[in-house]
Amino acid sequence: MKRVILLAISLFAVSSLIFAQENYQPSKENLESREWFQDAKYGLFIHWGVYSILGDGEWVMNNQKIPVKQYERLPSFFNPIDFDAAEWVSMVKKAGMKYITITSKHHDGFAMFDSDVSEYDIVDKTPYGKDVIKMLKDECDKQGIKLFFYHSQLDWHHPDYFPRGGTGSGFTGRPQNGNWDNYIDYMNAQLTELLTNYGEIGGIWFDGMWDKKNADWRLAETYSLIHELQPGAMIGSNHHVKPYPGEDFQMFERDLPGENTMGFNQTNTISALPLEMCETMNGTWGFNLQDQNYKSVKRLIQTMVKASGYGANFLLNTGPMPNGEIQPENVDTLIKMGKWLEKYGETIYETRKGPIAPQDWGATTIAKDGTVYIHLLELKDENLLIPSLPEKINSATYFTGGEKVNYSETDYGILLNIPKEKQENYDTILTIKM
Ligand code: FHN
Repeated sequence: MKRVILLAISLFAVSSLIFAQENYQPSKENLESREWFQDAKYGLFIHWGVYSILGDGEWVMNNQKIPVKQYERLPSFFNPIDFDAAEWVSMVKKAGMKYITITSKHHDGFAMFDSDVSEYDIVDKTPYGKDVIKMLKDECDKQGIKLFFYHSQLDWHHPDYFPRGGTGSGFTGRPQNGNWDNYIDYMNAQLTELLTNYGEIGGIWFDGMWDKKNADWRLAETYSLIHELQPGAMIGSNHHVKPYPGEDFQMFERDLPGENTMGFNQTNTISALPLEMCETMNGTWGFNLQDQNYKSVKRLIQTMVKASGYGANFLLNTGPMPNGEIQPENVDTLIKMGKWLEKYGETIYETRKGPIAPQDWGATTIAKDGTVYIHLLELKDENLLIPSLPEKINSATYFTGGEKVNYSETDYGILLNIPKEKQENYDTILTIKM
């Protein structure tokens, strides 16, 4: 009997979660934001919190099993005197990025903004005492960059995050009781602050539902709240499954849409919503002093191009240092990518997924005027057979230089001949008019 009741309760919880904001109809502003988002294509993800002091990634509290009481000492060491919002945003612009998604609160529960519903925030608890989110938002507004907030639903600090989920339990020293509804009320109150005190924002990037898959997250309430407060703000959630009603974009963590090489993505569904793939520069999201395993510019550009071939944005991460500076290695990579985009951005920005789905050799994108770009990322030799396009080719030229491409349309596909001297370092792009 007890099992039947438990099953009924958990089915109720799961179904209330699935039917999130069931009758949600995106507003005109929201639909416009979705178009803007898909045109923007490229953004900077920022994981910044008091964890940066320990230089061991954003999961350090859980990984080193630091109890709440000890972790609470960290904010008193957080004094990012070299933080310069104008410098960050100028760098983002030089990098060719159109938006920033920054952690307003990560799993450690510490708010990087001034919150009235908690003292556990940057203004109340750090010697720095300033609201970095506000400083960044003001600068983004000045320089024309949209700002999204990453907000962790999972919380290793709040006592009412109870029953605990798959992480943050056992070591935190919190009492073994709590009121889940209080926690959701608290989260919604902080979201209300973020949506009312910082002007118009790009949206909310949720993360952490995977920690308590079957809990009643009261999604309908949270999603309606956000859409009511800011109809244009987009909601996405990194729950790793297919989007729930009320969400405005679908995200993929460290994998191209539909792929699962990293073990996060749990769905084959690539929804019709705008898409985004996020990726790290090394192995962690938050600042890591030891991890020098940086991905090459080539690899990151090629991943961005493939993401565009799926119609997905590329959200590339940096974990700023505790002094408030962005790691020079990351700045270097971002500026190099920006230089590439200065030259080739036309084949990425404002495009949608092309007529040929991404393949081992590369990807295709399509511009609003119907021009198709074939991105050849891996050329083993000078000849390559690719699938046919939906229409006959009228002209095929090199994006760089504009010379005619040697090709023939056969029954089996298009046979391209790309001489070695025409092959470019990261991406040989062909401009196709049909
Ligand atoms: O646990 C987090 C992680 O710290 C980071 O924020 C990434 C970003 O996609 N998401 C979570 C893991 O799925």
